[in-house]
Amino acid sequence: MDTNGHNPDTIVKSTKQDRFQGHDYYNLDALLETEHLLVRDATRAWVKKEVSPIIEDYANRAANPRHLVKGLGEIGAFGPSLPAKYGGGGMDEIAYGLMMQELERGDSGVRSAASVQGSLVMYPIYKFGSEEQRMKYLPKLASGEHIGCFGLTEPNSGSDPGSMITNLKDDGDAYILNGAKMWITNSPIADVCVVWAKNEEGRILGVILEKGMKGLSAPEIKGKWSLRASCTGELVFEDVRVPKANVLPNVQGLKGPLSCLSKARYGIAWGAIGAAMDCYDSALRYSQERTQFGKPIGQFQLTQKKLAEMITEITKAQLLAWRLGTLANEGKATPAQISMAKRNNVLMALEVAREARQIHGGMGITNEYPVMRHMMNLETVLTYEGTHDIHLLITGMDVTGLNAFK
Ligand code: TGC
Ligand code: FAD
Repeated sequence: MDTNGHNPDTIVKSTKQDRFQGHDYYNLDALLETEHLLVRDATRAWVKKEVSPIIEDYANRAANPRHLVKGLGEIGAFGPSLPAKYGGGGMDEIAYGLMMQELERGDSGVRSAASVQGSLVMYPIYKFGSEEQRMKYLPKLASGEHIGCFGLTEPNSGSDPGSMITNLKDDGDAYILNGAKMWITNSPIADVCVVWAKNEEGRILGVILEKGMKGLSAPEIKGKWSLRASCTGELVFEDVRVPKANVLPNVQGLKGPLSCLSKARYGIAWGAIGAAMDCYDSALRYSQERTQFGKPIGQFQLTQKKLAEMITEITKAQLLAWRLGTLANEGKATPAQISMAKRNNVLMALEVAREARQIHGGMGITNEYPVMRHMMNLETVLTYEGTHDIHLLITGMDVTGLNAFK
């Protein structure tokens, strides 16, 4: 039984063929290397086979397609840019971005699972963990044998994570953890949790928790109209005894979790393009097949305006992501540049989804088409990993040198 009491064996598989094809108006494929194209096409084929036939059913039931985790591990979606020694794929940042694009073309929740596992759980263990921690946790997370979650947000600390109250008290060879995290992707099903908490000096440390630790619970958050095929929960810590060996030794302060966010936000900047392309693709086909007043609706100027603007915005977002990817490969992408791309591309995708919904008329509100699901998902994507307005203020701070947060 899944968390809603349904038998997961009774999945309603769609018989509708996924006719998606990528859109590349400026021949950006010419800028990609053969490896990028192979990764992109392999991920696209996996999504067509594994995600498209089942995603509407799972989203409809607000159930989590947990069985996809193993497949995500097999295609290398967890930590694609980490070294092979730890189970990663050793890919570059553009290959990672293209993978996120294709996963989010399937569903933002599927991309979320990959973002959290790879960028928010594996990356901090790789970057800030000891060699023992890396060898203990990374291979199982990379293969999908274990599921991870990342706990930063709290009920009273969302955009301002520095105000967190979750705390660690020294107790000899361990810390005692108390507090709570909120809105945590995959927490109810996680085997491993990377949690950020303040020590007695008020410094933020990262700790690794394991499922089953006494005092750790992870109730599910229900009633979401967005990311319905993704599992979200709380993390509650009641005197959890965390061995000091589980502290990430190589970072202190907010820059620890924020540098993980930079990695995940980068992936979202690409991912959102996937959701937008799927909406555009569906709307373009619908406009050619649907006839009113004796002609295809795509022949009306107002429909053409919508489609022309959609592909223009998608193309601009693709260029932004590609350039950001080349900077990231050179180690030169700044957090503020990543914020700009996340903010621009997610709003672009949401606006494309809204226009695509109109082109589909009444059919656009049904799960016959992917558009409304993407639109609802993108409302979350606009908010998590830093809200739309927080990213605007990060850009504002970068260009003016003046800090609106303090
Ligand atoms: P501030 O004083 O500016 O910075 C503190 C320290 O952090 C450094 N830093 C960064 N380092 C790496 N990458 C970044 N993006 C960084 N941004 C800042 C900074 O240099 C400083 O370092 P140091 O050495 O001087 O200590 O911090 P602040 O308290 O003023 O906050 C700034 C603000 C508002 C921009 C930041 O806190 C923020 O980004 N807020 C948004 C919170 C957020 O994004 N939460 C996301 C939670 S996780 C999530 O949503 C996962 S969804 C997953 C899914 O399902 O896909
Ligand atoms: P708030 O911070 O309370 O913001 C509310 C509004 O106030 C927003 O519009 C915001 O832009 C605005 N605002 C706040 N401060 C300012 C300011 N200084 N100036 C102008 N406007 C401001 N978190 C995790 O740690 N791990 C996860 O895995 C995770 N997964 C998530 C999954 C889902 C489905 C969702 C919805 C959220 C998830 N989050 C996760 C939490 C997410 O990162 C937060 O929701 C987000 O950072 C915003 O925090 P908040 O919801 O508390 O909103």
